[in-house]
Amino acid sequence: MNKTDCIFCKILAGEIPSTQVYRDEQVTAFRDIHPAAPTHVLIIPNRHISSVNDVTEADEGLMGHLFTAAKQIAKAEGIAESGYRLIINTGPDGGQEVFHLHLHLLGGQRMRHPMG
Ligand code: DGP
Repeated sequence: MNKTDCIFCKILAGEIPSTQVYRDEQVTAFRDIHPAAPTHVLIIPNRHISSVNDVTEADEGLMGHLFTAAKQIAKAEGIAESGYRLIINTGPDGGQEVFHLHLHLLGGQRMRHPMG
């Protein structure tokens, strides 16, 4: 998938509506359309990167910024202390459906451990 077909690039451009909760020069966060938890926010780089497979050393600062944004959003959502889960799905076996790298921020309920 290229940038022009990308749903999340269209959300960034305002061509598809979303409930935005955070934006700065590098990243944007909005609520997931199919929430899997009471708080389910997607945090994405403003520049199209398809998946973790396309991250380069030049993106290391941006990747770190996704996490500092996640921390701030968790605090603003009131789940910093109760806890939350951060997930990045990569590729078909990783369950990635939208090929614009995104960090899922999930919280507001106790989640089962993913490793059983
Ligand atoms: P993943 O499986 O990791 O690629 O997750 C993609 C997520 O994106 C999935 O939880 C649903 C969400 N999603 C897909 N399309 C839209 C949309 O148009 N708007 C919003 N807000 N979320 C979307």
